[in-house]
Amino acid sequence: MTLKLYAHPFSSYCQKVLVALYENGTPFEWRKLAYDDAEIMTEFAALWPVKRMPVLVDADRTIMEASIIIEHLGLHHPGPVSLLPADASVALRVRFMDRFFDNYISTPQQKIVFDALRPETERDARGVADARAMLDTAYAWLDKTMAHREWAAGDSFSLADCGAAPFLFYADWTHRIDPSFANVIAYRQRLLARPSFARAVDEARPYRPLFPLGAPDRD
Ligand SMILES: N[C@@H](CCC(=O)N[C@@H](CS)C(=O)NCC(=O)O)C(=O)O
Repeated sequence: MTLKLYAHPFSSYCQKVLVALYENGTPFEWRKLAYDDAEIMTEFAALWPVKRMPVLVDADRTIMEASIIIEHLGLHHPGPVSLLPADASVALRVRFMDRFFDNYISTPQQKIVFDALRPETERDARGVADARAMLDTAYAWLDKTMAHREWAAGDSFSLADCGAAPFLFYADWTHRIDPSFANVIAYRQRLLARPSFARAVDEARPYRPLFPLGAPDRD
């Protein structure tokens, strides 16, 4: 039975799952979401009324939330690359770093981008300033944390790196990582060089004009 992924190539949370799929060469069918395609959007809303992508359909199961989808893939469609260590306490470190990237890199990054999509009269200047401050705090903490690590949770590429890749990619476009955070910048470069993420970035290239703050001419 084919896995079906409801997703868009330019979405960071969808790229998080694409990295996991590409790491293991897991076959799946694209169900590409497009706001002007009423049929697919109705199908998607019926699966997940919250309407946040990605969503994975695996036979009679519908799985939401990128981290849970990646854990589901590891349990039911394992490949050569294990993204969650078998050792429970090492796995806990991976899950913590995964939460860090979702909550303190992606959430403030999305806040800034979603705010830019609002009409000017409905913008939230205070919320955006708080989001920028959170990104600065998160970059500073991550810079110290990555000083002696190759990947987010240590020596092995994991679930945490699947999210870190797109989130740091877009966070830097949204709120530039200060050059003094050399460990974060080097980690972001390692992620960009990882073939699974490089493929996701290439597939999303045609959509760069959609980035509301203007995509920079790099990466
Ligand atoms: N907590 C969700 C977040 C997913 C999410 O924020 N997806 C964004 C795209 S990156 C989305 O669906 N945006 C559509 C919208 O806001 O209407 C997860 O981990 O999968």
